[in-house]
Amino acid sequence: MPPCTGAEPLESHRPRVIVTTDGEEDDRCSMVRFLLTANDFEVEAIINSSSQFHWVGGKGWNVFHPASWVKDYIGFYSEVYNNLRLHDPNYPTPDYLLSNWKVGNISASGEDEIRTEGAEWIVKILLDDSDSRPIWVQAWGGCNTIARALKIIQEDHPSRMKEVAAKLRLFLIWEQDDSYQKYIRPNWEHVNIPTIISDQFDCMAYIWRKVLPNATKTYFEADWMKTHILTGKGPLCAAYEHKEWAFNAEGDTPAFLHAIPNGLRSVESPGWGGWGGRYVKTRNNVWMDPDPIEGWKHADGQRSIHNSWSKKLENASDPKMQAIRTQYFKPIWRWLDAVQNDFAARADWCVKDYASANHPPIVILKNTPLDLEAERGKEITLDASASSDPDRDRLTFRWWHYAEAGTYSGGELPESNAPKATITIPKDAQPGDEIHMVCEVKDVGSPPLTRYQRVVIHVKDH
Ligand SMILES: [Ca+2]
Ligand SMILES: [Ca+2]
Repeated sequence: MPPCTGAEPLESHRPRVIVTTDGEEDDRCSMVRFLLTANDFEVEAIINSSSQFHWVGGKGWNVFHPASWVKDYIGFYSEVYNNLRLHDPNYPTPDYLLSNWKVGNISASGEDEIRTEGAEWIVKILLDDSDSRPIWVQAWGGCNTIARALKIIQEDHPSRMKEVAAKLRLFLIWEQDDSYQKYIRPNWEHVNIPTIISDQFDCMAYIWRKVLPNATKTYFEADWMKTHILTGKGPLCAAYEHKEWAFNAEGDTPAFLHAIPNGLRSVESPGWGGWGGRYVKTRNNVWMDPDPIEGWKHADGQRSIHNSWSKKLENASDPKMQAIRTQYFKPIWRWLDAVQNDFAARADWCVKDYASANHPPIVILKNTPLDLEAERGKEITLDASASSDPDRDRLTFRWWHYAEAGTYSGGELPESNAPKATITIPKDAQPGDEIHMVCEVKDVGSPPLTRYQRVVIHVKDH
């Protein structure tokens, strides 16, 4: 059993999540990773939904994978569940997951009229006033089942819309149908629901080989995937659909990686960045990708495959555009070596005992508040020396300045490889500036695992 350190995230710190999925082949790959990550979340629901790509009755590419695939995958999970529990008792029981699996609106693209069991289930969760914690509702497919749920609340409980909006967080992988624009936007957007509409997710989808840097691609190639995920890791990983052993696609994975409690605190603002990417506010409380080229404007209507910047950049042949493309996806790929190693460790947890597998370091700060105020020109000490590893692995440290996440415009501050770093707040920083420092702690286990702690420095005047 894992040693009790007292520093593990408490159960109540696990983000509540609802997944809606259109069951495309890459959703099924994302589901393998999601189930292996289920110890880090409170999985409130997994709901089948349609999309503009897949619906019941769709033909050819548009065919709808039978909704029961979710049940099948929970079945694979049940076969490795006892072993996963050796590594973290927070893994939910297969029965619990099964009881939270419902079928939502799947009869057509964008269909948000039928009161489906899935939509009603989302309503039940959102209206549960015994729990006011945020809930991350993810659209791996269309927004239609989410739209139907919100419509039920508006129709039946209009006085509770604000209360629901206050705990709702949306993460959309594009808008994969017109229901966000037709219903959610006019009826709910003004209530200020934090909403991410991602395009940069695409670097984890089918085009990864075209757009990821070479060093990152290693973690997606056949050699790596076959060894670390696909063979000898039990029935759940064996169900992972590959492309001649290489990674195929997991376009929807950033939707849940955004909420994973890894110390990056990305759920505190879509602009802070983390494993699910980094976003900028475009209107109301809606966040989209930072523009790759000055002057490119976010479409005012549906953000979809048809106006995707990823798709516009995908086949760039000009080296300058290729460099822009690499930068565009950096908010996600900068973490992908850690993300893939995290996946590999979880795959090991399906089959290995505790002592034979690796577990992530626990980053602990000493005399270092997560948010602190500092004057310009002042030296401050950031101390992660109390960090530990459940396997007693040696740890390496890297304190670095995540410049894009903050507002200080004078460039990157020097990084430090010591557990205890001293930094000087630049004299040219403006009062009110935010400087984001990330402590990245990596163990020497196999695979090497990384966890973080972000410290946000608020610059003040003398
Ligand atoms: Ca999908
Ligand atoms: Ca370890």
